[in-house]
Amino acid sequence: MKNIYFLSDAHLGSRAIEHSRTQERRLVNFLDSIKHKASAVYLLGDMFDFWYEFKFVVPKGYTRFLGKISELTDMGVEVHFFIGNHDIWCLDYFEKECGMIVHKKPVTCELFGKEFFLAHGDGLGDVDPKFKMLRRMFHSKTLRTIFSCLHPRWSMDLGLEWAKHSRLKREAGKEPDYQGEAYEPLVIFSKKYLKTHPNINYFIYGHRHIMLNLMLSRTSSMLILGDWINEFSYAVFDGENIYLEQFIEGESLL
Ligand SMILES: [Mn+2]
Repeated sequence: MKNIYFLSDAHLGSRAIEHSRTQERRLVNFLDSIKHKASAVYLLGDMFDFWYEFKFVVPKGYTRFLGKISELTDMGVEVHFFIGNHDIWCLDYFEKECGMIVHKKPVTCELFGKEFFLAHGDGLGDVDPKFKMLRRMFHSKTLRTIFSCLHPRWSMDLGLEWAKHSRLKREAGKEPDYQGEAYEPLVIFSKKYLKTHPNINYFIYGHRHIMLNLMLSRTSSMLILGDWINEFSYAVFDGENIYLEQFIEGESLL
């Protein structure tokens, strides 16, 4: 039996990350190292810091990453791409060119006999009205149509600057530490969701850039995947157990 891998939040192309080439290379090496062991790879959002696709044009860069993804899908590895809150604006390029399966909403699915709830995690349990408003704007079709009419010289620059700014306004350019069970929106959301969906065995999220593996009940746990900026972390499910790991080149075994 092969493994299923989960990772998120590489924020490729970020103007706020100095080691972006190293970061992409490490991600590509990771994907290469698992390609024969993987039956599926789930990218749970924010793989790009700002992805905006036009009808005939895609953003510059990311060729190593997209090339490696295409190699995996050509081999028959299923690659699932969840939009995050930084790469909402994809059309059909990832599906048609790279063979990925794109998800724009949380997914509940059965993998090797276990029930999974998969989502990037933005907008779940979060009550911050500012973020909610921004999220609604970013998902608006009308605003998207207007934005697409701008010349990419301006719109891409605007997008990349916005993403950079949203990272740098945080202390040390990092997301806050784990807030504890009572305050972490994704924990609150999962506990509530589990009450009406007690069959879920694993909740898996990105978005928060923290590594968390928390048991919710005898049969259910939730994971937050960390990131591919500082943690280089991923979850791997072997059909029996799920592990939260960090990729260290030349050392990672699972
Ligand atoms: Mn996010």
